[in-house]
Amino acid sequence: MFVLGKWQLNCSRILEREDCVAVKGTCSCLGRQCLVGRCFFRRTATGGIKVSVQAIERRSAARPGVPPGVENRCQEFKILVVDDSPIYRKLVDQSLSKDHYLVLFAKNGREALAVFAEHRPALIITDWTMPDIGGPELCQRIRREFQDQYAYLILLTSNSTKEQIIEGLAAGADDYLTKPFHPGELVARVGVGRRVIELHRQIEAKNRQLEELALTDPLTGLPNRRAIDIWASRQFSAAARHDFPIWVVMADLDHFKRINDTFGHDAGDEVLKGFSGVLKANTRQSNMCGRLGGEEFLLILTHVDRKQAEIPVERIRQRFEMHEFSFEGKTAVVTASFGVAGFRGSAPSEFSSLLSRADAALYAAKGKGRNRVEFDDGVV
Ligand code: GH3
Ligand code: MG
Ligand code: MG
Repeated sequence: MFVLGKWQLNCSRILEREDCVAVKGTCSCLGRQCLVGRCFFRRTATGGIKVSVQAIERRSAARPGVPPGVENRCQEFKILVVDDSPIYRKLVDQSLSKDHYLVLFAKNGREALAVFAEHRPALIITDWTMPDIGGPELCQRIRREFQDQYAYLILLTSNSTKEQIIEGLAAGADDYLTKPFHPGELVARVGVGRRVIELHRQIEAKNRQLEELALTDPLTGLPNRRAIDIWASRQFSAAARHDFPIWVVMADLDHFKRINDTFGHDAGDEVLKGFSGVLKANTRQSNMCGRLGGEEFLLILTHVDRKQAEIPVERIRQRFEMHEFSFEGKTAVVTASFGVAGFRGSAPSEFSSLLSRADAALYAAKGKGRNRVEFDDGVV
């Protein structure tokens, strides 16, 4: 923490010179966080402090009458103002100052791309004519280079012919406003952009939720068959490319039908959840476990040799065997059998072929009396 007049600077980087302090971090004024990013504090001749800005976020200090939470929500909406004219940057900043936006600035197209890459603002208000990259090209590049995020782009320019408006919108701008602009109109158009962006965000969140649901087994919360296939196909290509071993372990609960028949389907579900818990607790972050369906589960291990692969599988078998379930006042012990198949080599192997080898090993484990781990013969 560095104190400079009424400013408190919490900085990841600080450079102090006689007349100037340059910081990268967050700065608070009178206890309120106001600046985030890179900024310069210069001592003036009269002993005051002048804050000058390279590319910063400005946080409007909390205002009376603004309910808590609203400020926070607003702060999530970043606006990048791009203009080579300091006067226009100031005019736009002043127009937006009543609303609690996070405002960033760039004085040319190149700087705008760098600020966009770092801060990912939701909305950009950009000038047309700038010394390096012009407004339309900036719109095109944002659309092309940042396809993972939809930003709302407003061109703010003195170019006002119909042809130019068409050109600007064709370049990827969402809206067009001519200079000199009416502050109220700018604020209103930013409001439209905000509504569009918020709709985008809601759709993206819903899509993520749906995608997650589509990849998760609802009973156990484990990845389902589809998720396993996606993960496995990536790991199999990587294993061939980087020459690391990969092991597919198939697990199947022993005489599971009896649990259902004796204690009912809900008890069976409890057992499935119990096995998932043991499986999850014994799967490293870099590996993968999931439910194939019914009472069949899968574990995929990478970067280990046969001996090291056997250890966690044997541990899972033992832990599950030790797990006591209690149904209708009676104790039930359930076991599981495991079949393991491995692969190592530069010729990519198919996940499905390893899965059938693991299945064959599992069948052998069942044949040899269950509650055991069997390895496929064609081991690494
Ligand atoms: P084995 O040792 O040979 O594997 O015998 P098993 O009884 O475990 O195998 P089997 O394939 O005969 O029976 C599996 C049972 O699992 C039949 C099916 O009703 C039950 N099952 C499948 N999915 C679920 C589920 O989601 N919940 C519950 N409770 N039971 C399920
Ligand atoms: Mg079974
Ligand atoms: Mg089965």
